[in-house]
Amino acid sequence: MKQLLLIFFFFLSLSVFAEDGSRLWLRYEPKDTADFLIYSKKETATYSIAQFEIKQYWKGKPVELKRMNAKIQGAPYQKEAFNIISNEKTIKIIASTDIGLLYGVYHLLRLQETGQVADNLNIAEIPAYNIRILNHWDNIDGTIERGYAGSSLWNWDDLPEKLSPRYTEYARANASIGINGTVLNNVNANPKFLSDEYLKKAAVLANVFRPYGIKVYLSVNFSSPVILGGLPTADPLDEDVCRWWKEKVKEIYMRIPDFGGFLVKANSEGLPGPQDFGRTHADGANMLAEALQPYGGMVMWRAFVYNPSSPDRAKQAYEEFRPLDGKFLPNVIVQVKNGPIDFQPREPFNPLFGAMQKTPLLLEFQITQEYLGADKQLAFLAPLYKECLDADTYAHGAGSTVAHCVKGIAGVANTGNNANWTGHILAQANWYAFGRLAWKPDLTSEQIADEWLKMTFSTDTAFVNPVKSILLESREAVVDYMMPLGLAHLFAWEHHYGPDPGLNIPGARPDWMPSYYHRADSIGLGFDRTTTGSNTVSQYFPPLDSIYNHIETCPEDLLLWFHHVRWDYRMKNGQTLWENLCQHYQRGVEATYRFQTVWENTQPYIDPERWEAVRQKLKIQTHDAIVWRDTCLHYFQTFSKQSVIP
Ligand code: GCW
Repeated sequence: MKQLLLIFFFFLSLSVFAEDGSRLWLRYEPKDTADFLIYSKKETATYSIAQFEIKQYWKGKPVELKRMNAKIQGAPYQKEAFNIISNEKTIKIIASTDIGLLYGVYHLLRLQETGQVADNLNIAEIPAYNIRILNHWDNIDGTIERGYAGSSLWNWDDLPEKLSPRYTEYARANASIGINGTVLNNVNANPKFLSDEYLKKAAVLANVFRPYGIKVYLSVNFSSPVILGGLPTADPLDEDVCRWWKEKVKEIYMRIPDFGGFLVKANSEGLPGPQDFGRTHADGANMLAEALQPYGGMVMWRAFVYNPSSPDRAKQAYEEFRPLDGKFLPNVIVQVKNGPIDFQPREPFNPLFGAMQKTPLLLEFQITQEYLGADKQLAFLAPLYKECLDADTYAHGAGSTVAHCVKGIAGVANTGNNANWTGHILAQANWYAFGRLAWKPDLTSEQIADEWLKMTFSTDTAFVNPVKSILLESREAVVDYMMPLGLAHLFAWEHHYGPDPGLNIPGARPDWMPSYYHRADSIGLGFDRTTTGSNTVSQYFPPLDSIYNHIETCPEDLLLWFHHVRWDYRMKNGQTLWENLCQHYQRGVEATYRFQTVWENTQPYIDPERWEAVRQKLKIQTHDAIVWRDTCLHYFQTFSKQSVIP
């Protein structure tokens, strides 16, 4: 392993890079006098990486890496925490583990790259969560569900024999922002991933990721005992089924001793699950948890459930999971999407946050832009993540933010085998933002944008400031030209890119049709989720239930999520709903023109390749934003019977 790492870094330091975006935010320049690392036998691979990164890229005063069982801010050192302390002569990075040291090293390099190295550093960093994990929706055939950056990074056919250098680059990029886990395969899981053939492949990836502090997890199909094991049932209370899972787990840990655990999508969108046998989600999760418990593994059980018979999809996860609170074993964590429907450009937070008080929850964000313009549109997602993390659930009175109610954060990855990793170069910022917020949710979107731009492009303020402003504006612009004022799911069938608010496929699931969500009619627009409608508002703690319930107090950016509003309803600015709707769509389109203008002016500051690549994408964005505006307004006009206001 160490030799492999050595070779990797050797090439890293020699190569002349094409400006294709492949270097991400890791653009440290080697020192002129790069001293080469000598490995001593006692060093772990992680320690060697930490040492190497400093020797190669750190340009300040001498750095000492100190492993110490000391205390940080009065508390015993948490495994991944670190201190950075400097005096006139040296800088000490102190941690109780090697991975803590490595995180400290990346932090110090970040300070260097962003021009924040002060003379007297005194930094204490403890991650807010122990679980900071990527979910890859990668399939066995190399495709990625909702992936827009090429094929899977994992070359299953070449594994376990052949290793792509990208595996190490991936691990390094994640470690540099504190991500410490990865689920390799799609939640719509092929049982074959649990076969010996594929476990060998996964084990090799785990070996590459381990020195970077990244644990491997797998998504599992609940029917695996039937499909893979040939059993007649997958009933979680059946003894043979339990035995099958226990054997399987034992086999996994023989191959991957620090395996993280399972991610499960069950009884969701047609996938099998415990309910097929009259059992509950808790029965299913606990059966797997028992098998994993002796090895320290955990089950991440998803709460993404809905079925077409329910009058309101937004209510269902809460209705199914809330009664199970307290029924899960300690090594089960319930994974909840940020909003109650499905990663829309704007949703209120999922009411399960705060409501499951005896069950640890894992917050799931989407980094890949399934509903926010795929690889074609700029949507910097830190503001979306922050909106959810900072939302007050009022579960224990004011101040019970979502960030406080969860034990970890998962993100559906936006990576693929494109040279630039994420399709749109500016979408690298979303991977970066996810990692930084999973480590430290109280960072601001602005801080994150600032860091990322300086590390990825240039520290020149003439570049950073205007581009930062368009990054920060971009998610709201997407909301404006796609689904303003709390609208949701106006997408065309299946691809979730363009608009089709009038879509109607006879016989298809009603809850997969836009009209299910927008409810436009001659009176008005929006889904009535008040106490006199579907009553979803009462899933929120007071005073939010009442704030959302009343049209006068409901925040306007969620108005049509909670209310069916008359076309002539007077909004806070004195204009009607229809007028406001037109203004939002128009405003969104105008923002995209501004993105283009700002970007045009950045040409002198960055390399022509990346400049041109982003430029092309921004042109597409304006074009497609216009399509969104025109399609939606012309469709809604057939109900409002009013003319579109330019
Ligand atoms: O958003 C929907 C997606 C599906 C996805 C599902 C889920 C992996 O359209 O592609 O399946 O959510 O989160 O399970």
